[in-house]
Amino acid sequence: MPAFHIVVLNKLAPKHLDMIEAAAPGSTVVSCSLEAALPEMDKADILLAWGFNDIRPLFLSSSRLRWVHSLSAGVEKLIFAEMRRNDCLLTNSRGIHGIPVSEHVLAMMLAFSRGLPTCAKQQQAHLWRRVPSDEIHNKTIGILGLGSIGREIAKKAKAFGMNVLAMKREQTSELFVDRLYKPHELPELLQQCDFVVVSLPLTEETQHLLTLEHFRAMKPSAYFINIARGEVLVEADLITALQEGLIRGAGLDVFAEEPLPAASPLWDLPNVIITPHTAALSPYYLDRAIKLFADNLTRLIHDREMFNIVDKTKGY
Ligand code: OXD
Repeated sequence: MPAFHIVVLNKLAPKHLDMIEAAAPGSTVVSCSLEAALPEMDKADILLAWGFNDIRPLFLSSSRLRWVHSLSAGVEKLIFAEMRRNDCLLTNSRGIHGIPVSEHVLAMMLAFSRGLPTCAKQQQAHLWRRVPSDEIHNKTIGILGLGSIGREIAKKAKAFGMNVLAMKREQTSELFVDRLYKPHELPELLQQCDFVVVSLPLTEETQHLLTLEHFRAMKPSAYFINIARGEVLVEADLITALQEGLIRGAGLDVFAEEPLPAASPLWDLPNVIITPHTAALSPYYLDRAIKLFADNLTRLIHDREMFNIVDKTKGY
């Protein structure tokens, strides 16, 4: 059985090292920071990195790298020109985010609906004042992008009694979606939603997909939630939409620039919930990510079809 030199840009617990050792006995696993990885690259066969890591210098100094696995779902920073041209395999961690991200989306919808951001501010001021409270039951959610995350959001939204609409390129039969819309029908979908949730990958096609005209198409009472990537929309247009009351509020986990600059108006807009790109995080993240990688390593060794191979042209 082949043994590999595997460089991981994250600290791994002994249980994770054991999972890799069980898949490829005798392999060497170096778990280190991006800076410490450079001297390892002439020996590395496999690199595990986060989607936000700038791995280009590592990639260029490697001589035998055959596989880069992204611990994230998003890989937009990992597909640079040399990677695109090279036949190095690129895989990602799509499929493991559904539970935490859908819980994050539900938390944001419920927080808006129950007035929790206002209650939290009032609590700081020791202020007892009733706030308007609504229900998400019977409300309409529009999910843009129906991959594994979008589907899990649809399932939970249905369990809360919501009317579930979704935008998807292919027309598939979906258990938890009441109606599917094609991308060209987006304005029609947006007009009906009380909550619009973006769960699309960032690609050339989806970059800056949502602009002022889309926010104008939404109801003034609608909430916009983005757990995908900041660049899927024109952020300045979202700020205008919030400032002009075109929509009621936004729950944002991702931004055009991260960390969100201190000067961004988003910080101070009322009815905006900001989370620092944590929607996918949970204590179980690395357990799931390393299991997926170890399963794929077994598949590589046994020459079986691998999971989650990224199409470098499509970008996901
Ligand atoms: C990811 C993310 O891409 O958490 O994995 O944003």
